[in-house]
Amino acid sequence: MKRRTGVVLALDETDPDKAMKIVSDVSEYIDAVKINWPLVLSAGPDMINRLAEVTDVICDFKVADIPNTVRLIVENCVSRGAAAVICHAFTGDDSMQAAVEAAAGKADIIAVTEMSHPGGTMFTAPVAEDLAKMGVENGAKGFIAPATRPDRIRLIRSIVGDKLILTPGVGAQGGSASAAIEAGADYVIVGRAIYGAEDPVAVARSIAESIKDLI
Ligand code: NUP
Repeated sequence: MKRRTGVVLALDETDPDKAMKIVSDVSEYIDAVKINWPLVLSAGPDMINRLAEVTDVICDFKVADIPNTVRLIVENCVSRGAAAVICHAFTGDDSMQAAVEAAAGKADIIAVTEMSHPGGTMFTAPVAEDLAKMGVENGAKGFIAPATRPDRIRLIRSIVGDKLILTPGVGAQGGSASAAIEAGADYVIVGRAIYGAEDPVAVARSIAESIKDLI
């Protein structure tokens, strides 16, 4: 992934044609598209291949399983052209190693630390530092940290050094793109605020402009 705008579009629009149109409309203002279960379940996994023809694709399947299952999922994503796959870190070092090995240098593995929603403070926040450390030690290239709590991005940054930090929670969940980047994130992940807007292009442009001088 090459950072140009610092914006990743979370494409949870479930109508595949609408989803492709939004990507093409906002392409100037985004660096990548993050695809999650809602779109894959409605459009099928070939949607990864379709998107990969036009942009970098991050598969946000929050893979959380034993090493063999992790390997099978990551290999499939990579074979479809994914640039990165998001995996949970709480499954432990052997599952993280399996993900990194399966990506085989062709894609990056991004590890979830603390989740952005309120419930993320219950179980992920107390172990976020350990999850980040384990991810670094086992080859994760990037980390998910919450834009809803910029102080936690700062903390994760102090652990992961120069690895990537991608931060969801901007817009619909209440986080601010500029505060998240100022706290140390490399990319903001934005979904509903863009794809659910009356004018997705205007919103994508304004988010990209709000962080232009900070990245
Ligand atoms: O902690 C996380 N929070 C989060 O919102 C980890 C995630 N991967 N996400 C995802 O980011 C979430 O599943 C959704 O696809 C996107 C945020 O979308 P929105 O709240 O901007 O609409």
